[in-house]
Amino acid sequence: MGRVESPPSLSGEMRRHLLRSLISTDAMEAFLGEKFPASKRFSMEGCEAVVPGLEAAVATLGALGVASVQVGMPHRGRLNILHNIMGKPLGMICAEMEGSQSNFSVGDVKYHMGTTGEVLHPLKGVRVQMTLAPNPSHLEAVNSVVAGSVRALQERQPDGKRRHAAVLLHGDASFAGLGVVAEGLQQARLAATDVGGIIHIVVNNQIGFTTEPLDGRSSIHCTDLAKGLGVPVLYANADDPEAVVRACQLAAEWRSAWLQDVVVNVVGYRRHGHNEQDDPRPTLPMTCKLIDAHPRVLDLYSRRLERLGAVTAAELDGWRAELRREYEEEYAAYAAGHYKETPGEWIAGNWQGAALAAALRGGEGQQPPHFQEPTWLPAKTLQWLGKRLAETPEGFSLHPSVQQLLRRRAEMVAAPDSRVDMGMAEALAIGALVTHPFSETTEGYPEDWAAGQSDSERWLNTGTYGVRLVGQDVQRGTFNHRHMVLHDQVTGREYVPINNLQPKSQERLQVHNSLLNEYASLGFEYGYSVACQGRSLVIWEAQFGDFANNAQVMIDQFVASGEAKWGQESGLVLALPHGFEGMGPDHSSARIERFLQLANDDSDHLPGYTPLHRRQIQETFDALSTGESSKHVAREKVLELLAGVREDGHEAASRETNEQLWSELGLPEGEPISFDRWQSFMVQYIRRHAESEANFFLVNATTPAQLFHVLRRQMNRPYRKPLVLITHKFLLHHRPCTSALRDFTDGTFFNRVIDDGKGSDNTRHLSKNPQGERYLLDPPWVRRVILCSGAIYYKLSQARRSRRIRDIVLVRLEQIAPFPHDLLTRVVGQYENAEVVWCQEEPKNMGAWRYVRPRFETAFRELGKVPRKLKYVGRPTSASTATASFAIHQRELQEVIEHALTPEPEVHNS
Ligand SMILES: Cc1ncc(C[n+]2csc(CCOP(=O)(O)OP(=O)(O)O)c2C)c(N)n1
Repeated sequence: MGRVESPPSLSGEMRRHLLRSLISTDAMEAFLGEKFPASKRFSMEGCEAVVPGLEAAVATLGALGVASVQVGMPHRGRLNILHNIMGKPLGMICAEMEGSQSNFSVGDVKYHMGTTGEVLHPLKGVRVQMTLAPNPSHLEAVNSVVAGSVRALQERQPDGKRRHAAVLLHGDASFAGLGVVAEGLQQARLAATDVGGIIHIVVNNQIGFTTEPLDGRSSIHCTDLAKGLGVPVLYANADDPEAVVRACQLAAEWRSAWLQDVVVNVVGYRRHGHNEQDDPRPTLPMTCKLIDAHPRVLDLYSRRLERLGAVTAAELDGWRAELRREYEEEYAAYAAGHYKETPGEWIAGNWQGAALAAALRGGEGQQPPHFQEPTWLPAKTLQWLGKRLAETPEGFSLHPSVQQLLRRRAEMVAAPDSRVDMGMAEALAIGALVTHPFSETTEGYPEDWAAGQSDSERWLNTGTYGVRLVGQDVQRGTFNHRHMVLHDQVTGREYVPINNLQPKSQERLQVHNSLLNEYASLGFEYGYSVACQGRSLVIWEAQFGDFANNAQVMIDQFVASGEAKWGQESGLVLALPHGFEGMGPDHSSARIERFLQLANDDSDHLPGYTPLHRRQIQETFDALSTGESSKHVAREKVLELLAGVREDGHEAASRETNEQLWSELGLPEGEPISFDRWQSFMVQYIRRHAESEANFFLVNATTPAQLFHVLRRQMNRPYRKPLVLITHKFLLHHRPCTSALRDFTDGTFFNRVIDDGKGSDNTRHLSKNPQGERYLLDPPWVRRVILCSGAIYYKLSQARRSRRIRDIVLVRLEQIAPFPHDLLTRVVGQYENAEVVWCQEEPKNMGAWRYVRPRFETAFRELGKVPRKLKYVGRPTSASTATASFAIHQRELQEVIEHALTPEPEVHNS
């Protein structure tokens, strides 16, 4: 305590550095206010000392061995921190102030943007990599995202907690009011989410928009919540910058010593309204009078240092003049358009440019439109994995039910026709991702892991990935199907078979039961998935899918839109149990409709023909073309563009590969490209790569093999996309829901659509009569196609068999978004004389109906031989997801099945 009550005073040099920092903080706000009087800045004025305070915290962490600091913060003071601590050019901020940084990219507003920079503390002589995470307006939402990203960095090296740290800034009203703050503090010491302590700095300006503390919280201090969790809180007066700096340094020392959270509460005021355009006087007359009469911290501190003789008035004037010069230069650069994204830069960096160049370099552009990522493995490899997954150490005492489960699992891989269930399929997918294909140390290991695979199929198997599976009760599995962590019934000892496949050379599975929470938990996993940069498969599982709406902010603001706004790529899997099983309004629905509403594919146009794509094709042509009367793109322009495209440290496209573009365009040497040619090439190109433009995928996998392939596909693609994976409690233990082992091997892959009785249909063995004849009629005689998705397939299929219906086929839509236009028209198109109905268990205003219908009709209008309509069969619309009565549920289900399998169905408002 002595250090807090009688702290050593700052050195003269430190004081001058602190003063300079306050001058920059103050001058930058004044400059922006002068140049952009009508713009919002959310300035830090009244709590300016937080800027040097944050710098001191980061520098202290650096001096104690931390190499990188991830920072999350809200709007207040953000521009200042971006420039004055992280070195973002002021001209760039000016462009953003005006909103003129780009005519093309979606982007985000200036006070949400992040950046990465090196912080050099001149006095401490340390360098720290500092990253400010981008964030949405939703206050405090970024906290757990930052924590997750730090965790991913920490895991990359030994003693990671001492090498990477997080600092979060908060507003006083937000810290007290938003529950997600408590969620984050509660995560701090858990095995799944411990990041070695976070430094929290609260910018306590004693106001939240227009709301005063008496209306904003029940506790005395805005940070009292932290005390309940045993987190120390340091208070500092914002008018005493030295106290703020010392508190921040002490917080950094605390974090380094104890690897635990700590809070600094910087008590100050807000000089303006909520933003600079917002007049606080009508509601805060008395406070404003006090603030108006109160001197600025810079004046207080410079007078103090002048009195102490640490600085002279002439020096102060000199520093200010120097800053003014720098600012004017930056402003001139901005005014000259230096910070405006050019069309060429946009093409190269954001839209098809990078993918185009990569495609030309790697030959990936030659993929056929229906390219399927190779995710199968040889049977021998799966058998080895299956055997190891069922093994336990000598003397390990299993619970009888778990013993039986493991025994059954071992049998599931015995022969090509053995049937694998969902739990085992998941274990095989994860086991195969974490193990090393070239291990020489593991007994019984198949010599050639990828025997029989082509070169392009093998590349997945040369990689080894971490897997992180987190959610409520995931270790056992809510539905008792997983048992990834085994418990010795005598000693209580835990054993994770997947982490003992090749203990010396494999990657790790982290399987953690999370706290009872969705919002912060999903945020943490999202942050981890972004920062791990494709090194790990990250799965967040909801206990039941409907609870994911507690994390709706994360879904809307990060998962669905993070890439478009901030270029953040995430391969996160959201596993959401879903299923109408008569359990009442809750526990039934993962709200597929909500996710589908967020999908960015166009319902009325195929890729390449959407209004957005048309505009992009036109704009790229305009940007690249020359010529007065007849415009054309010159060869040199395209080559120049591609030469500028660099990817992941690869050399820019070589001239040779650029020549391929030319030949792909079908142009003779030297001939320029007309708009028509450019358009047809780009349409083709966009269609091939349409999936890479999706903001996320939504998959409703109905077979174990599909689950296996889709999980492996997450790691085996040239890009990362979030995956909303609808899972089914009912299918976990439903006997017909098994796949033959051969569906995991021999060239199999994830099927976006499953056709009835065909190779990817796991129930195809049931589609023949005892004489081995195909039970269903040939396509021309099929009267109806029932298009469906999810568990209802099994109910329909069983009812069809028991009624011996031969002229109705069931087509399963397994990847709902992005919509598989191409494949669906091919599959459904075979049944030329059939009507097509969509059958779902969810009420009509829910489920996939509203998403599927227009896309189905667009697909057939554009790609089919004849346009086709889709009719609806399912429950009527409803306010609530499901009935509470099991009897009513059963009756409704029978009605749906009856309608689906009746020749002229009574459709509900088709
Ligand atoms: C979740 C959420 N609710 C409401 C808002 C609207 N809002 C923006 S700033 C603000 C006040 C924040 O007060 P405080 O946390 O004290 O920070 P300050 O602006 O005073 O620095 C509010 C209510 C928001 N951005 N996010």
